[in-house]
Amino acid sequence: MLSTKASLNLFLCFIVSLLIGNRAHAQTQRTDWFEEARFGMFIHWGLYSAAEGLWKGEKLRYLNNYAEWIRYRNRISKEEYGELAKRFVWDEIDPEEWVIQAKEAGMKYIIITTKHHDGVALWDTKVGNYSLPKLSGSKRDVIKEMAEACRKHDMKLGFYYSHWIDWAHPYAWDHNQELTGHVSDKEFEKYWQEKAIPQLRELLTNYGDIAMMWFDMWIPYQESIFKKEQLEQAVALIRELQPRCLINSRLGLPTDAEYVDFQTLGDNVFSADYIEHPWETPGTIAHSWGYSGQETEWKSISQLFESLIGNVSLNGGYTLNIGPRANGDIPYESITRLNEIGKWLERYGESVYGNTGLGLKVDQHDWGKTTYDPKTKNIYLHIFNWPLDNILRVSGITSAPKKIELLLNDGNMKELTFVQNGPLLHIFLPKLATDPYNSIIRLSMSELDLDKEVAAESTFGGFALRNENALHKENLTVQKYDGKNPSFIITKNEKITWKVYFPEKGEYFLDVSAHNPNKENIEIEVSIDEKTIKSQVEPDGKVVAEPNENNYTEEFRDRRAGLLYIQKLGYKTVRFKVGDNKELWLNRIWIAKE
Ligand code: FHN
Repeated sequence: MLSTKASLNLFLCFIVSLLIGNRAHAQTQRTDWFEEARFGMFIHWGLYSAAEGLWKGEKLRYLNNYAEWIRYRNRISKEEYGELAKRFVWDEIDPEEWVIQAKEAGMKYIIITTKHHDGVALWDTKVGNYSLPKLSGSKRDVIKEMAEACRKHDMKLGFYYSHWIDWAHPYAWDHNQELTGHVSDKEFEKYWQEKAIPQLRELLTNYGDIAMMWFDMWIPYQESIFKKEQLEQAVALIRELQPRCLINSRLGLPTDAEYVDFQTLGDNVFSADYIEHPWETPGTIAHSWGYSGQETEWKSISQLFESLIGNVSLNGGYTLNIGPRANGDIPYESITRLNEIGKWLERYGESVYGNTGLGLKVDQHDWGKTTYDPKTKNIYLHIFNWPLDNILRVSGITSAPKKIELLLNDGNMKELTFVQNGPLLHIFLPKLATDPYNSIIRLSMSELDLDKEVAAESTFGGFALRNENALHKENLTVQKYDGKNPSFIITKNEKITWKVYFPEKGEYFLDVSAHNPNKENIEIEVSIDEKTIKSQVEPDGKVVAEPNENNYTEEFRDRRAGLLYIQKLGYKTVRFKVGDNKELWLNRIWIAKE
């Protein structure tokens, strides 16, 4: 005979397997709104908000001192920490204001911390007494109020739930167990069945439609105390109670697993590559996620724009966090930033919502980013740095735009002239940028043909051939920028090639930026189609990275490799080779016209 629990588990597994069968289709439909939304609000609000980054007059301890970690960092007892609930100023708290603020910022969803690592439920849970209503004595259920306000303002609502770490439950995960010894699997299962699962059930039952469950374990389950079946149980519960609810990858299962709808990247981590499946970056507007009265690291508005647009250009979204105070106030620094972004999105939202990227080389353009709306076939150029010579150089679009317009702040458009030469487009701009952060140019396309291989033309002209835009490279060691040296390729006898479109005939010069770590000269060859230029690179030394600190680093000098006459404009393959099987650290080749 199976026990009741075992039969329940079997039943849940059966539900999961049914769901897996339909997964591809269901997942696509479920995530449609999320991929359209692109921008959401994260709210970290809990007892820690009332500590404001201070405990008994002492600031947060240790590195990575997030205000919401104060209970753990400053070693506060569960009971004393619970007293913070008394500081909440209930007659000022109004979650609807948060929803209105998110709307004004152009955000399409809100994720609120229903239970953070401190284990305190923000709602009136029936699972134990450790909840904000019980600890504060208030009858208010802010999660309910949030759910109502979101419905009223047509805002999607997601729940953050810390399923792994819970400092209030003796058998949940707590990082100090790395020193004191782990709870046993049996004990952890007790936490899971008696607290986490019933609380998830409450959240999924009592608050109407929930758009997503946002879990927060930043290691894969195999490295954690979780058993796969436990996470599967959570998935089955969510699918059973809220079939349209999305689940993020920090549940502990990978995004390509059967159960996860979208990937959550690391905190404040922005992708370097185009990612096909749905994904987002959770990011803070400052340093801490929860409110800290000691906060000094407010991100600039330009930085927030770069993060949002950068992610959309790589097919992702951005969930920007704010930490309201224990009286519900959103810090002024957050409000000013959110309002600026909101104003911008109201005018230029068509370049963000429902947009993706073109899939060109990463950081293709040094003036900004490109987004693309597949429904309208419009390409949007986001200009963060207005070119001094008022020519915007766009590389990789080979079909002809029907029309190119600069979107003006007042809602009007200004048509721009352009010339297209193969994959290189020059757009002639007016003298002044239209927006202080990010001016938008719209390309109306009837066809979309791209050359995803071509190396981009740089601002002011010229082509920088680097590791990132190489066409072929095999068996090369790539060193990323390490804060001192640029990112570079270690090349021996191997060949690296790039695809370059020479826009006109004439003489071009080739400069090689590299570090020769050998004691003697080495020979290099740069070939453009059938023509080859050979030159010598002398040994390099060091350079003082930081004066007066004995801080030296390898020097990467620019050398003229030679001049080359290009007879006919068009595509050419550029090859680079080092002689004598010697090592060379190649940073970039620069090709430009005299
Ligand atoms: O430790 C938490 C942190 O407090 C915050 O909630 C973030 C949000 O992504 N998640 C954890 C760290 O990754």
